[in-house]
Amino acid sequence: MTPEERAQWLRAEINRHNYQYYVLDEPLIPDAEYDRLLRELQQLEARHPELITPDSPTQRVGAEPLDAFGEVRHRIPMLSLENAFSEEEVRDFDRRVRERLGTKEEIVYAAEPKLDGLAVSLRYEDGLLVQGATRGDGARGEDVTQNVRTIPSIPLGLLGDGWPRILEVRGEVYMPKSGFLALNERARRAGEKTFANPRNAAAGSLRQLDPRITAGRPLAFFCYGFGEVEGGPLADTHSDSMGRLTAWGLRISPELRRVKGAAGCADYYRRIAGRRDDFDYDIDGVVFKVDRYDQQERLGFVARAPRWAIARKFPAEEEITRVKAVEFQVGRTGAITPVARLEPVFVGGATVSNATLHNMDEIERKDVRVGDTVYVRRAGDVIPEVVRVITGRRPPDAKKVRLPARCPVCGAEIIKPEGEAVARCSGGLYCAAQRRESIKHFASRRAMDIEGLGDKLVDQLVERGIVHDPADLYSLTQEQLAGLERMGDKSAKNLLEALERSKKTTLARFLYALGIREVGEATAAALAAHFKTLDALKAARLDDFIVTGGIKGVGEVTANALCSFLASRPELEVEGDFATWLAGLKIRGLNPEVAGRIARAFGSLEALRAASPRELCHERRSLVEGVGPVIAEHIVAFFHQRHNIEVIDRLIEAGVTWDEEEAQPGQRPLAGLTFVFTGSLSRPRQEIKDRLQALGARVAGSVSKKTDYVVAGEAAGSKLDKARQLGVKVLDEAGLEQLLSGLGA
Ligand code: 5U1
Repeated sequence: MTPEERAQWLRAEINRHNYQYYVLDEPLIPDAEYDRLLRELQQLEARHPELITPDSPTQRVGAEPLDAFGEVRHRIPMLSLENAFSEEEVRDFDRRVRERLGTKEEIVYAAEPKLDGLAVSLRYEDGLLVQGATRGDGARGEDVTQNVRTIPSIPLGLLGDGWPRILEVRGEVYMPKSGFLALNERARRAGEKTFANPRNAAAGSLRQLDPRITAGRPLAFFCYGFGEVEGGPLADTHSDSMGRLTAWGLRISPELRRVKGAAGCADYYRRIAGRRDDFDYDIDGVVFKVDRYDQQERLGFVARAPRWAIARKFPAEEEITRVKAVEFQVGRTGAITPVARLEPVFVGGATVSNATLHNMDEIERKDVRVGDTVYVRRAGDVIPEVVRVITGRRPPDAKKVRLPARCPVCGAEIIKPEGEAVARCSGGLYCAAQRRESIKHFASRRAMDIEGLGDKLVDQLVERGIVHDPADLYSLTQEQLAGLERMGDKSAKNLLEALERSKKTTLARFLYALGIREVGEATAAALAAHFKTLDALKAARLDDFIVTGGIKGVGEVTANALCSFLASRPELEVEGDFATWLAGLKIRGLNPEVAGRIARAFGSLEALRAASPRELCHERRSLVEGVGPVIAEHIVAFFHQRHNIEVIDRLIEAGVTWDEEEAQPGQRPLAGLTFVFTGSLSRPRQEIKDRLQALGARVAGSVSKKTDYVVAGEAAGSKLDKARQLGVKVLDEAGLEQLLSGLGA
């Protein structure tokens, strides 16, 4: 093979693997193999510069930094989209489309997610990428050719054949969420400025005058439409035209679908919204386009937006409102949480009038004052929070927030230990708020699951002094209940039955229900599995949770250095005091204090010589998964409080029971395995999660090398891709069932 032939072969091979990786998401070779091909081409081109072509994969970064971006006039304007914020608005759009087209037939739409990135136009001439431009004002944008050339998913030359001589594609440059997190983490470690979100990061990265900076940023691209195309459209419909792009190495959304009518649009919106967090990119809605070009043409445009397309946006997750007051709530463990009372505002699909401020440190960090105008965020099911203050709109009488000295509920002193973010009411179970919250927690679905014992009812029971602690619940009578507001005879009877049912539980649930500080469900399950009986846990001391070994202050380096030093010098003898002699050896980390501890522990050089580095090295190992020294202290302290023991005894007297057998490790066959869900499953995720957790599995939100199984439902997203990349085992629901039935579960 001549060098020219080899270079040609390498280029074709590298482009083929780019295509497999970026367009099809099906890499054929490991990254290291790909790097070898690229390196070989680089070396070949360095020896034979005459062989370099503009679309060579080595030519992604090469240009010098610019002083300013040039201007690009878009030959076909880059349009914007009309927005819809409800199903009804999409129905109206669909009706208008049908009226204009004079048809009663269902319209076919091309539907895809709307990426939250930057619109860009790419121009290919004779198959070569000649220009990349931002949208700008739609008519003129900035020339970012050198920067888009650095984006790996943008081909420098089109693959295959059959492409038009001039092909302009439009789409979105974005930063994957995973890349954004890694980029910010790097910036944080280097003490540099971080980006607020992936969109800002993508914009900041693409608009760099030095393409080498852009090249270092994890950007990606999806096509969603066309600009100039010589010879006219590539097919009769938008979706078919898009389909042709992939063969040429251009990436389109894997979620692109044809849907029928407004009902099809609504269904598509729901499915994508439900999977929003599964995608490795931010989306802010979905886009529907009339699929047939002849229909698009008849519909035309209004101002800068086509009449044949609409974006159904997700409800805004951030809105602006005013802080009317800041109040302090007392939680189950006495934690004091500042809550902002807000002018009601519609955000994330609901009206929000309260938002958490987390703790005093957060208030100070964000400098939130009463009277301030703030951004409030409500995303998914997460509790609304105050994100930041618009200081420019601060009124002169805005008031600073101060932590009260006393609990607003019981008047006990509020304590905020030095260095801790959380302040706590010191009233313990004398504080009605703590009692109320701990009873609500005890009754909650994932704890004792007392059906019908809602928050309002608990409030009444505590306020009227009928219930002081969880054990009181089991001596409630029909008469006591019937006297409460909104409680008829039937509801009272139902509640008593629910209380009776709740008595049969599991040790894990019972431990969780007790509300021990920092003992969540997973820790409660681990405690139940480890100690097996409540009595064993009650009797446990700190060293039943944590093993401590070696000498405090001795790390691995010091332990190894000391042992190998002594081994290499068998002739050495102690002169004078053992500790002083040890410190005098000048071994790293062996200061007089540590030397003193070693000397006291071993007593003689002979004994020390016989020790292994492991015996010296200080270690603290948890015996129960998730229970470190702090949680262990909380647990021990909890079972040392007389009041708690009394409540537990009364609960057991009242008939609360569990089968201690079920806490046996043999019943936790999935212990140590991590599962991740993706896509839509036939049953609620929580239900499957409960089942797996009960068998000892961990259920995580994202895929990593530590994931053992990814359970993929219909229309699985990027987590499935990641699983495949990492070689993680993928199960569909039937596969999961098979796995579980194999365990006899
Ligand atoms: N996915 C997608 N995003 N997006 C943005 N499609 C899409 N189409 C657009 C825009 C501005 O405009 C076309 C309707 C021309």
